[in-house]
Amino acid sequence: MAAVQRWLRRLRTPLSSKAQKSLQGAPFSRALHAGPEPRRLSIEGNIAVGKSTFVKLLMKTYPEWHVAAEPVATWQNIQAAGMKKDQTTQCLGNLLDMMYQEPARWSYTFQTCSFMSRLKVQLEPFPEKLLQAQKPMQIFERSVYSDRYIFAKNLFENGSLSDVEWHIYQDWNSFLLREFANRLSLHGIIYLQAAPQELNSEDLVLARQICLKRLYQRARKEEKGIELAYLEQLHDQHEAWLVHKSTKLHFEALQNIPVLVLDVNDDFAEEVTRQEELIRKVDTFVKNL
Ligand code: UDP
Ligand code: D5M
Ligand code: MG
Repeated sequence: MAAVQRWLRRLRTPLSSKAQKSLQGAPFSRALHAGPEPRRLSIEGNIAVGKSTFVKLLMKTYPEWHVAAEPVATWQNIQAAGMKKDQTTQCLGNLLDMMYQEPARWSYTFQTCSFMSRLKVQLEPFPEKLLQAQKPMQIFERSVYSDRYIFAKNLFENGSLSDVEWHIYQDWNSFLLREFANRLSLHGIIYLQAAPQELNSEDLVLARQICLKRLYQRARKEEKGIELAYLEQLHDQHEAWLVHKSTKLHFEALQNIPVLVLDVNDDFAEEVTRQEELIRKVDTFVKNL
């Protein structure tokens, strides 16, 4: 907590004259940004549904957009703090693996780590290329909001977070989300859905199996024990938040974010016609933001 407080103080402290000087050479800083305010979108969806693949498609289609990938590598390689640049960094562990191996022991720790890494990504200054875009657009692969309203919530509901951990998590999480509300706000969400809404239960299982199939195909070693039941839980959390709007949200700014739902059951990784269809929908969506 002391580390969090130190970090918060640093973020709030007015810039020193040295820092201000260095900013003069950095026209892309958020503070000096004079163009239209970038629109900020997050790409949400179940594990292995195709978010990273979709993000690559966006980068190819809109090279002027800025994309922030999910910081998975950070979680796979927790680094010892305070190492000097010229020292070889020491890996303390693979937290993603630890969480999947022992969810009751490591889920809370994972939430602190994943939330902080996403918070840092979302608070980063606007990069230079955003200033050159006519309609600057910043894309995040998942967000601080899915961390809470998909994963942490689900881990509490499936018993991997205790009552005490969930209470403490919500307390600091609400504090930070409120404290940085303006800088974390999203203008839209693109939800990659693995199953269209109106399917019978047999088809629904098949559709979830699409994520499982893609997960096996990707073959991230930490995820090899993930079962269909876990993907089903996460699917239901996504539907509750983004489709049925039944998840209780604690921040006004989150209530009315426009959501574009894209059905990605059909393979789009190699299918140009399918990609064009998806991009047409994205085009219309962002025009109206
Ligand atoms: N994939 C696929 N067809 C699709 C989308 C994705 O075969 O239409 C594959 C992709 O190549 C990868 C795996 O599914 O091997 C998981 O995709 P990705 O890493 O994009 O999923 P994410 O976890 O980021 O949502
Ligand atoms: O998601 C990356 C991997 O990280 C996947 O195994 C899910 C996991 N993940 C991401 N955020 C969380 C939180 N907050 N808690 C638990 N697990 C999480 P992918 O969908 O593969 O890009
Ligand atoms: Mg990904």
